Amino acid sequence: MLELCQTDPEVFRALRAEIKRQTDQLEMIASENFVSEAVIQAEGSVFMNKYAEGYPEHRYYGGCENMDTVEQLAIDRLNMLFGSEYANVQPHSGSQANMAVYFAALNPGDTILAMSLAHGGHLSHGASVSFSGRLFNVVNYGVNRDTETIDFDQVARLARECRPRLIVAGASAYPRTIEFDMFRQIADEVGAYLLVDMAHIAGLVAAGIHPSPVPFAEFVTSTTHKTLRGPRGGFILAKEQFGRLINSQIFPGIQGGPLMHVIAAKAVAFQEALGDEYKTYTQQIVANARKLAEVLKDRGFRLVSGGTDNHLVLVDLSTRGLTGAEAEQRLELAGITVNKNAIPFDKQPPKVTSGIRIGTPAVTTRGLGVADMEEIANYIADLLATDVPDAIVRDVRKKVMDICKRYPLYEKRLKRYNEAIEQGCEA
Ligand code: DSN
Repeated sequence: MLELCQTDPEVFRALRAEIKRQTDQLEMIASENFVSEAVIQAEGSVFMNKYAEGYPEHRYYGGCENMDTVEQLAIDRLNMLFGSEYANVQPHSGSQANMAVYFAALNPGDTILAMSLAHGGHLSHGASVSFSGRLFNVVNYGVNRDTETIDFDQVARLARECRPRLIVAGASAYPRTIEFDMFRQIADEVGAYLLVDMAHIAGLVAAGIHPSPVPFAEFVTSTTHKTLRGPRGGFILAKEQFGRLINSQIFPGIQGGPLMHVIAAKAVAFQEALGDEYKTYTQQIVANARKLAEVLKDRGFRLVSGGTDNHLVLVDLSTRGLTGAEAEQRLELAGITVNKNAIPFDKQPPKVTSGIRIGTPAVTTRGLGVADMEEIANYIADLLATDVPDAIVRDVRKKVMDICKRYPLYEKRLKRYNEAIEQGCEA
């Protein structure tokens, strides 16, 4: 830490402020998590100095023997985790993983059938502002207005009408189990490929808590940093027959040198996810989300689809005289970080929204259990009343701080920053 503060005090200060922010708040953004010190050590390492274009044993640079070791470890562990035949661990992100699959399976102008962003889908599933919406002809399915679960009658009807070359399943704000077998049936009926983007639920799939898409889809993509609790990045799983094609679409198709320090960190995270403790962790994520849903419902909130099967709840605030943006801001003042999120059939624009998305992966990593979730859900409910005096916000902020102290995070790391300050670095 001393080296960083001497070389660049401004970055040091921002970094220290960020670790304080992460440790002193309750992180409830459904797509975020806290990696282990082992993952940080692998990523913050000299692996970042090395070019390793190509794949293990087939590189375009010398000196890649240790790169081959870590990339092969990451691939083998990932295949073990998901029972897959082929894995590519080089995508820099989930969007790039999706891009490589599109380029492998489609030609520009081909039709994709994917979940609408407004109903919980993802930008890279064909939103008009994303490369995916600009390059391909996108048709959207959504959720049923009554159940707010995926409308498979609509998916089947649209598939028959538009004859997509690829159907995309997977979502960023969907609290229910996704039935991949139903998507497979529809894809088979119309002769389409199936891509499942399991970014949000990858950790639950790895632990067997959510059904796996691997037996059903030709292609499965994911990020590594959500429920899977690895470094920021992406990966692709596929049937073996598509392996060479996917490899060539990642490199040299859309990426150059792989980020070997990130791949090393992915290998560590996959090893952690193969352990028994990780399974217990993911079970707790779901138990915590269920408790959160139960208490919020008891306190009169309407939840999209009525509850949750996974790691997140989507709260409809439209009847409470609050927008998602206002709720996000108010919770943040009290030290609870969530994000505003559109709900299906939302009347508010995306920067305002009528909902908030609340997730449990990060707080569960800290060690919080169902009793803590009950306490937090009640604070959230208190804060999301129509008129909330500042004194209540301040009081909840104190209680949030007490919880954070009960469940410390990155203690040794924080100690090193503080020692650096004692040795003369400016806070
Ligand atoms: N932006 C991510 C999320 O928050 O869900 C998805 O990539």
